[in-house]
Amino acid sequence: MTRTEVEAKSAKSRPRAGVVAVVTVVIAFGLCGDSRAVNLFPRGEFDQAADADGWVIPQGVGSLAYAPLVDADSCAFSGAATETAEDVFGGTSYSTSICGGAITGGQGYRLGHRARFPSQSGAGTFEMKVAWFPGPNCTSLNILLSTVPSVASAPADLWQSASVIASPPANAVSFAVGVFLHKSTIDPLVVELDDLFVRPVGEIFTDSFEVQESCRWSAAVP
Ligand SMILES: [Ca+2]
Repeated sequence: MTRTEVEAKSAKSRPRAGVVAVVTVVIAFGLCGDSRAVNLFPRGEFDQAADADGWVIPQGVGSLAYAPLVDADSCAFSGAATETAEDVFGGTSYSTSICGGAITGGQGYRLGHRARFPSQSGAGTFEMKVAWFPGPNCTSLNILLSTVPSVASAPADLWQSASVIASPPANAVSFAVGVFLHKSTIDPLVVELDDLFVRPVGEIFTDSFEVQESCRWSAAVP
C-alpha cells in the first residue's frame, strides 16, 4: 500500500468513525432516556382536561374522565384518564372512541399505551384498538382494526405498558382510537390510562419541548 493510498483511506475513515459515534450516542439516549417520538395522538397523554372530552360512541355502561392527579411518568402539568366499566347487571364491557386525525397509509405505526388498575378495581382487562379509515377525519367506514395486546387487572397498582406495530392499508388517511374494558366480575372495573400513542415506526427520537415538557429527560448520563 502506497503512502497516498494510506492517506486516502484514513481520510475516508475519519468521517465514518464520526458517523458511528453520533449513531451510538443517539441509540444510547434512545435506550437510557424516556424518548418520545412524535405522537400523532397527543390527547392520549391527557395533559389537560379537554383531552378526556370528545370521546364518542360509548358502548355499555361506564365513563372516561380526566384524572388531574394521576400521571404515568409524574410530569408536572400532566394528568391521566380514568376509564370505568360499571354495569353490575350483566354488562361485561365498556368502550368509547375518538377520531385521532391524519396518517399516511401504507407505512408502519407503533401503537401503545400505559395502563394501571387500582387495587380497588374489579377484575378484567383493558385493550386499545386503532381503526384506519379511507376518508379524512374518520368520516367513512373503517377498513382495518389494529389491536394492542390487552393488559390484565393483576398485578394492581402498577403501570403496565403495551404496544404493537401496525400497518394501515395504503388507502388509509385517518385513524380513530378506541379504549375497551372487559369485566370478568360484577364489580366495577377501573383503569387509569396515560401516554396513549400512535407513532410512525421510523422515528427514533424527539423531545416534548413544544408542549413545555422536559420532565421525561433523565438526569443520568450514560
Ligand atoms: Ca399524562
